[in-house]
Amino acid sequence: MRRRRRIARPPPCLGAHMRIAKIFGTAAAVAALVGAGLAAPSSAAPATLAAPPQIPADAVQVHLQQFQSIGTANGGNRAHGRPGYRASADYVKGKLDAAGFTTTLQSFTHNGATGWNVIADWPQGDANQVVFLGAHLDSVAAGPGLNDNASGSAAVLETALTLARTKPTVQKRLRFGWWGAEELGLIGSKYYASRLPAAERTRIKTYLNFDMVGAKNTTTWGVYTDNAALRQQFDAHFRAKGIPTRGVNIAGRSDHASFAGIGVPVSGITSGNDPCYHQRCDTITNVTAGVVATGATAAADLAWNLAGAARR
Ligand code: DPN
Ligand code: ZN
Repeated sequence: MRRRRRIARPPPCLGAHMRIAKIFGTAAAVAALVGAGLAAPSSAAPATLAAPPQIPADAVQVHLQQFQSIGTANGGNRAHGRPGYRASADYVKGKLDAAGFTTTLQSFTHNGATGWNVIADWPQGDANQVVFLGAHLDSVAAGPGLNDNASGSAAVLETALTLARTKPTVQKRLRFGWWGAEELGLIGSKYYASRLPAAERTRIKTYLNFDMVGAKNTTTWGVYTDNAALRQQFDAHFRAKGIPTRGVNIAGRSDHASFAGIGVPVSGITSGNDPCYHQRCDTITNVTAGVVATGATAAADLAWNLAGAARR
């Protein structure tokens, strides 16, 4: 039976999907692929590419509030070597463990203090093709770092939890990372990258970074210019929502640089200007959950598409 054989084929080419999506919009692209018999299901039932989720503001607000409370309870910061950092790592890991992720707390030493990266793998999809989303979890010592970078931490966390809740089938492995001691020179992410065996490095096909994604005054989003194809995907996502973007070159100032340094294609996004950058006033009143949710929704859109997410 010709039709069944076609349905049993391997997953659609994402490049083709993105090209079609660019011209017709995502829904039309999905319909086109399904109509062409290219959206291959794992069962006999016709499958469609999973519509990427819309992440709600109230879901990220819960995480932001938690990071604020952790800062408040720990001397006003969540910095490397301070108890607020470990409490932040425990919160993130606890949520991921409960959701069914395979998590690792990777410890390292810097300035005589122990730091941790939290790594979470969704146990599905081809482990030889990893799509990685990350954010630094530490603040500076001056304040609790709600925009820099509880915002990115919350966006990546809620994206991961949404994956676990919605459980699309995925062709590639989705991995999430929360980095320690970024503020002291990308220490955690550099440690992670440097400890990867050479074979594992080449398995990481994409790294997307989320650093400062909650600024209140956000009207346009910054998209990292490191990789043209990834930048175009972020641009297309925002354009479809009528949100303007601008290219930004963060260079060596955040954790994507640790992955670019080992040859991984990288990108990321950042929100508008932060009047409380690295200051004590970078508290919960310095961020807007709706902005973080917009960033998280963009993260999920790229993650689902890059990993070939399909409905069960
Ligand atoms: N968030 C800044 C830091 O960790 O110090 C780096 C950064 C600057 C990220 C500008 C995005 C935009
Ligand atoms: Zn930052």
